[in-house]
Amino acid sequence: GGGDNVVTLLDYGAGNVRSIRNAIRFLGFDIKDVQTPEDIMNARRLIFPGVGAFAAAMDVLNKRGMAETLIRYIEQDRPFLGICLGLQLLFESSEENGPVKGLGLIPGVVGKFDSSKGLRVPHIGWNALQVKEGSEILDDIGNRHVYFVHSYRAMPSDENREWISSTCSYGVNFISSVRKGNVHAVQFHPEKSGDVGLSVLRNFLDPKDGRTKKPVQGKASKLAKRIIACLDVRANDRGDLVVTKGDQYDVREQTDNNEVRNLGKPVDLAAEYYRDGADEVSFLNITGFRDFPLGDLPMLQVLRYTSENVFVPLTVGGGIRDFTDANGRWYSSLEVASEYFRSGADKVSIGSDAVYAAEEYLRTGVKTGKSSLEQISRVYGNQAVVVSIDPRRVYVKDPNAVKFKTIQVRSPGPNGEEYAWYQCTVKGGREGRPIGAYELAKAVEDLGAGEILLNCIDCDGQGKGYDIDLVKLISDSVSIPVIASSGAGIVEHFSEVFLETNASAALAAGIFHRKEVPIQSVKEHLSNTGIEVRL
Ligand code: 1PR
Repeated sequence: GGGDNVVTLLDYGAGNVRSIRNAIRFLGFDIKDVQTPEDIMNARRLIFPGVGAFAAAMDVLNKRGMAETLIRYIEQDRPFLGICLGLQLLFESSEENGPVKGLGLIPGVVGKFDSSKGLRVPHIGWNALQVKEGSEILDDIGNRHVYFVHSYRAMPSDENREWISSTCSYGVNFISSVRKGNVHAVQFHPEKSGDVGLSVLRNFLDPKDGRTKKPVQGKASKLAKRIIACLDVRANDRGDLVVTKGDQYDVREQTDNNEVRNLGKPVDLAAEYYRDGADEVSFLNITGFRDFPLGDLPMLQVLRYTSENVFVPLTVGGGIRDFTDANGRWYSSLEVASEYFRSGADKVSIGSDAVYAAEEYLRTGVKTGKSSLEQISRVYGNQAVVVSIDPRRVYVKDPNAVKFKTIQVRSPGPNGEEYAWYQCTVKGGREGRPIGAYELAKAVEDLGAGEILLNCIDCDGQGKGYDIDLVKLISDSVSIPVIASSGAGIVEHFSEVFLETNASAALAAGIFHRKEVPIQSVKEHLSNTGIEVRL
């Protein structure tokens, strides 16, 4: 049991629960880990942050004799908070690789979002809730958004109505939280939902008597468009890890000694962008393709420190692939990714290695299951895997001149060419490959990517706006979310990309680093333009 300040955590060892640990500690509580079923019964309050796949989680719970105990604990109305999969497991069963039997405490079957009518699945990002009276831990949410990342959801029905404490709208109205007595569960991630998420956790950990305020009714909400701050990180010539920023991927100063441009310290900048309202922070280890990331302990430290104080999703990319080190020891890409997740990343981003995997898949038509992309998404779920594309525009006179998808471009090329294709590159833009961004995007979606980070080398660091032609092409051809990147210079560039394409998020680096435009101004501008954002 432990003292007043102890929270018992049921972590069955799948994926990133570092964030929930950090959030609990940030709120001044200590953590006791469940080792045996008795630890569950002895808990003063229990948090169950479900991560990974439904079947795998049930398997572990059954094997360790914890499923029965958990049911007993909840039936005794003891303080419980389930998060994400920790909500879904309370239901009778799930269709995820199933049907698979759940704990059976709440009537209903957990099913998949239907992507056939243009709905992007996974549901990733910030959404608002319709909160019912008496939800208690959600009392402070009001109109504010919380962070979701999932492909499966539970649906309201007459049989489970008494459990529902809020619903959320994404294509359908699904169950975003349940509550009965001291038992709570939420589909969103309070530990990744900024201040408002921390207040949900605090309300659970430290319940105030007599709190059952009348909840503020949320406005009708769609998924908010996300603004992502990106930190390109690498070692400078003295070996310190710095945030840098290139012009068309060239990060060296145009001076005599050609130093790597230094725009600040990664941990400090990430914290600053969190405070300024960034919906996500991405770290790209831009020399990861040549330096082995597990040799790159500073990057792991950056993640560890950042995740202690930054309660929005963190993505890390660079160097995710199989690797043999100087001593001949072989590391799988899965080990590399696991180390990133353990250090506090919520998603990993794969660049070069995804290009090779897509090329092979297109050549053979066979999914081997062996690529880094496939392995990591199988173990951690596709919502945890971003593919970062680094394309370069190639103008052509005749749209049939190349075997890649060409489009008519808004402004013609240097020789009056009206068409272009977008050639994928590897190794930070250093090498062009025989595959287009369109072909790559479709292939990686098939292979299990959950999201696409779409850069554009021509636009990077230019401040002249996103490549609308490219973003439109890709966001119209896949059903996973697309993050537009490269070229933002003024607030209007963000509204342009959201009004003219189906991008789900916009990422920027230079304008934030150079303090030209604060994140809040971008959000206010979008909101004034009628685009839903998290404010
Ligand atoms: O190939 O798996 O090792 O991953 C390497 C990762 O590092 C890829 O995601 C790749 O995009 C990134 N990267 C490699 N070299 C560079 C470079 O700049 N020399 N940076 C690089 C990518 C692009 C964005 C940038 C946007 C917005 N930088 O991260 O933040 O273009 O910039 P802007 O708003 O200033 O225009 P692997």
